[in-house]
Amino acid sequence: MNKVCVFFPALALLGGVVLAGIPSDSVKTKAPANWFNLDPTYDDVRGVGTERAYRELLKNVPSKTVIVGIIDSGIDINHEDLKGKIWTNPKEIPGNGIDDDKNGYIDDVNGWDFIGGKDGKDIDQEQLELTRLYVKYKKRFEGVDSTKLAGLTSGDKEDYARFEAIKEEFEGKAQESKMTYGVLQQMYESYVEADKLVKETLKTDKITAEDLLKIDMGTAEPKIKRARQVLDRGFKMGYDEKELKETLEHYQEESEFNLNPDFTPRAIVGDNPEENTNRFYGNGEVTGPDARHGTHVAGIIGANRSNTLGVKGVAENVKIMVIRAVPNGDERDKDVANAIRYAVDNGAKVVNMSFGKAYSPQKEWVDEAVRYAQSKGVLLIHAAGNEANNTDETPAYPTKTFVKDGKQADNWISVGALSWKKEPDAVATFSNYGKENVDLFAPGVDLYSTVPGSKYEELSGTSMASPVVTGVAALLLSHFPKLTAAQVKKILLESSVKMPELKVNKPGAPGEQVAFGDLSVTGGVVNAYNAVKMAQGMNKQ
Ligand SMILES: [Ca+2]
Ligand SMILES: [Ca+2]
Ligand SMILES: [Ca+2]
Ligand SMILES: [Ca+2]
Repeated sequence: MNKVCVFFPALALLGGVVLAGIPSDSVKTKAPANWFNLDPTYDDVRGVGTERAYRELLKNVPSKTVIVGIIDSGIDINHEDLKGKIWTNPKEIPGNGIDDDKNGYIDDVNGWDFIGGKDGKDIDQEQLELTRLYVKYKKRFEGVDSTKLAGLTSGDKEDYARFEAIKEEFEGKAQESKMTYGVLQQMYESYVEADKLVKETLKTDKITAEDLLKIDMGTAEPKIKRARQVLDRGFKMGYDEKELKETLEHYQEESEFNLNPDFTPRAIVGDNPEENTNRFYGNGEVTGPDARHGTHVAGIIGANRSNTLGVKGVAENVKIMVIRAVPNGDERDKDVANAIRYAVDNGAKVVNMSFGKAYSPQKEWVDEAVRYAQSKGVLLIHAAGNEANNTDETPAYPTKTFVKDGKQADNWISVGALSWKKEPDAVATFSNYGKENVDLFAPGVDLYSTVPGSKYEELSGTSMASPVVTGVAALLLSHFPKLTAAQVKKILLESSVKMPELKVNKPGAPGEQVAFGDLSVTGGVVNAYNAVKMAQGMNKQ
């Protein structure tokens, strides 16, 4: 699934129109400004109480700077609202081609990029892990058929069975993607055509929903009537040509890159991704070709709270370490593992991980890095994923459970996405959940935050919920630096606002309701005010 953010609202349209009519709750209304920082008791929206914590508990209280690692697609380090918030490696002299601080990485001034090459080139698109597995197995079992199967060892037979399952899934997915692309393309074309036709008819450059009423459904030509219907539907769904086009591009990229068995961008890095013996690869330029996702995440955590620009991040006193490891496509276990180690070794106290995927063939590499972070007291915050799945049954990797011994990391928090809407729509329709594997929920629908070029945008996803929790963890650590990672986790979970009985629509099951308490370990929503209160009680200043 890669970066777990929902970029494609037109998908809802596709589901709505093709499958089930227009769902009423997909009609866009506006989220309250700064909602994720508001307070559930005073502001009538389920934010995390950041403003209240600062106002009532932390006014003029000194704090320490906390380094926050963000493993993501890259970050626009020059964004106006992130000025002064980006970490700089104190002993590294920029651009001299020398590893001045001798940490193994040359000119790592703001962090590191694990999906780039020495020559400065960067990976943008990647295959899905499913595609990589398909290619790997296919190579191994090329030419094996039922006559040769008998001669295989039992281990090989097991792998062959796995290959067949992977093959079926891969081929199904590739076909589905192609089909969706076809349907969307048709929809896009009819939308563009309708738009053009209505503009010509009404002699205007811009159409509003009211303008459409000027078209008389009784007397207008059939093709004009059809055009009005197409646009009417578009207005009701709140989408526009740009959004539809982006969605179309997404599916094009899927077949061209993510689901293309012949696409091999790793040569840019020049390593052997099947081996993890050398973790010093990549380049020092951390923005990369597509920093939209990472920049949005960064703003939620640490955008300047005291200027008048853009947005207010959750944590006031942070420096963001930029670690690039997530392409458009599935991130590699190797890069995730080395990104975690980089963050730990260079001073991050909490790391945000807004990414995930369905397969993790080298999970033990990630597990070792998670154990390493655990041994150094570094907290890892992970987005639960956007497939509307129960992750107790269908994991979204990485997970807190170690392959080797089944033990669980105690420095790991998995976060589901909450909406600003009232029950029964309180949980994001796309959010993964799990009584054992999702720890708590946080705001993740329509969050307004920073995007490249000193711009701002509303995005949704557990990708947005995870950094809210990362922000609260950083806020806590900056005021209570003696807290250990396990203590921060304990405080965040215990102080979360519990709503065990609240009835909400179950993600992925339209019409089915479930108790909010059954969707996560705590049945709670993270809360900064409660967390600070609890930490004050523990006397850990
Ligand atoms: Ca260095
Ligand atoms: Ca240097
Ligand atoms: Ca780069
Ligand atoms: Ca700001």
